[in-house]
Amino acid sequence: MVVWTDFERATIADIFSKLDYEAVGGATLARCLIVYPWTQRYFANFGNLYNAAAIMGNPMIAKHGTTILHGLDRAVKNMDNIKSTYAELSVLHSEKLHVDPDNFKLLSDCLTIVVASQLGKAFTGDVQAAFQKFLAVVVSSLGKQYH
Ligand code: ZNH
Repeated sequence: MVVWTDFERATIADIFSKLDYEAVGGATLARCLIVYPWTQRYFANFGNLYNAAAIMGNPMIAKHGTTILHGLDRAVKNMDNIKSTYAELSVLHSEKLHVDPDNFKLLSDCLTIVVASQLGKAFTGDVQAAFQKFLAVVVSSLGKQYH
C-alpha cells in the first residue's frame, strides 16, 4: 500500500491539471521513440517513423501519446488504487501487445523530461520527487500482470 503525503497528492493533481494532454502526450511518445529507437517495433503499423522529424510529425504517434496520457489520468484519479486501476491495462500490454515492461520506465523518464521543460522553475526537486514517485507506482502497476 503506497502512502501519499498531502504535498504529493496536491502536486500530482496540480501537474496534470496544467498539462495539455495532446501536446505533452505526443511529445513524450515521440521522444521515447527517438531516444530509445528499439521501442519503435511496437508501432510498425503507425506509418513513417523514418527519422526524428517524421516521428514528431506523425499524427498517429501524437494521437497515441494522447491516449497514454489519458491512461495516466486514471491513475491520478485513483491514487489509492493504482494497481487495481491498471490490472486490465497490464494484462493487455503483457498478453496482447507483448510490450516489454522495461519500456514503461523509459516512457516515464521521457514524460518527466517533457513535464520539466513545460514547468520550468516550478519543477523543483520536491515536485520532481513527487512526480517520479507517482510514475514509479504507475510503472510497477503496469508491470504487475506480467508472468
Ligand atoms: Zn500503451 C495501447 C496506456 C506505455 C505500447 N496503452 C494503450 C492504451 C492505453 C495505454 C490506455 C489503449 C488501450 C485500449 O485501446 O484499450 N501505455 C499506456 C500507459 C503507459 C503505456 C498509461 C505508460 C505509462 N504502451 C506503453 C509503452 C509502449 C506501449 C511504453 C511501447 C513502447 N500501448 C502500446 C501499444 C498499444 C497501446 C502498441 C496499442 C496501440 C494501437 O492502437 O494499436
